[in-house]
Amino acid sequence: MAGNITLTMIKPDAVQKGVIGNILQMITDAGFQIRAMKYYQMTTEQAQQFYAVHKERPFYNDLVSFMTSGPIVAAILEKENAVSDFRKLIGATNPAEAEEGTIRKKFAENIERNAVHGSDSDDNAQIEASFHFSQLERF
Ligand code: IDP
Ligand code: MG
Repeated sequence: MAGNITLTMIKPDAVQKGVIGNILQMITDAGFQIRAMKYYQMTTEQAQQFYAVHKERPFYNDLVSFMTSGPIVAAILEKENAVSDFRKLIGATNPAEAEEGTIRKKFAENIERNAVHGSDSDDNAQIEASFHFSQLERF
């Protein structure tokens, strides 16, 4: 239902570190249900499109390179207040500013290689969910 989903990606840094399982455990322990999931490597075109809102930012090209440097885990998560509760669970974009106990505090390396993505609004959650998943891939 609208308002109850968010889109996450476990980013290439966290996948390479071997902490997919740890992060999924934190997500499910926090009460999120997994409605869709896939493990794949985005193409440059896909990453450019996903982050198009940031294309004027100085970090855009590096971000696209990073996000295509290895596979990711993309997932649709469902919970009441999914977007805001998930942003709380992942912590600040810059892990140096993230609160104790958040996913980014535990697993992020720096402001770019920050372990996980979380949608920033209900509208973007819908757009990002449709970016990664067809209706047939959702349960
Ligand atoms: P968010 O992921 O917390 O929503 P955004 O501002 O939407 O943060 O930025 C998207 C992604 O771009 C971040 O998660 C991070 O990987 C990268 N990023 C954001 N700001 C910077 C920066 O100042 N330098 C390098 N990378 C950045
Ligand atoms: Mg964002």
